[in-house]
Amino acid sequence: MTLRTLLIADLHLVADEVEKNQLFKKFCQQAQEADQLFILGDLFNTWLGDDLSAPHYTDIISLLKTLSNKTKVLVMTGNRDFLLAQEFSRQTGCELINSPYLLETNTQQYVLTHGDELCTDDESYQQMKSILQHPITKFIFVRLPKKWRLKLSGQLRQKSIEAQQDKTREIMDVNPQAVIELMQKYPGADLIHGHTHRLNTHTEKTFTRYVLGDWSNTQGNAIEITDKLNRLEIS
Ligand SMILES: [Mn+2]
Repeated sequence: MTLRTLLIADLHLVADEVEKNQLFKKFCQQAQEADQLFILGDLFNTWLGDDLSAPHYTDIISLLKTLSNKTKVLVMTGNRDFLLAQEFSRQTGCELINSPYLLETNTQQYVLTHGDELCTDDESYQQMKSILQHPITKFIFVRLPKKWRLKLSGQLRQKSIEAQQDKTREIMDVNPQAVIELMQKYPGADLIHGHTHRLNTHTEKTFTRYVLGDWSNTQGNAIEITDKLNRLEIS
């Protein structure tokens, strides 16, 4: 039996951005026909802990809940929503998965990852990530008062925007060597990731690298895998 798998990433949903949320709703209705959906990070533009952020996204949570009744939904966190945790999983019926994740179909293997860990040229980003996403930091952060978390995340976001202005396009893309090193661990597999917002398909010597794009309010994109891989436009 051939499974039908869908993959998306980088929707960067915001609670009051009604248009994009509508587009995601439409996609979720279509996704009910699939066997499984992988969300490869940054579904949400910010997530400051399940207790703080889930109440802002009740519409999205109920969409995911409805969908996960019919379709298996697997969620990998991105750099914006790395605090998605057990309560989110409980409320939505989505399964949280670690990166990298090996997806095996009848015909091919795919390594799935958000993609930011491959952007090794961006040293300051990687340094920041190793601090922010450290289990101890996460443990402490989600226990801080909500007001502090909001304030801290606002300050961090501002710093990140300022830092990005000084970086070239190349620095913020994946590093070819980092990609090769990852793929050497999975001979014969192809790679699917998001994060860079540079929708493209790169044919390398021993594998193909499929990059998912981000979503605008009116247009999204997905990858569909059955016996072969297709790109889908969502509008
Ligand atoms: Mn990202």
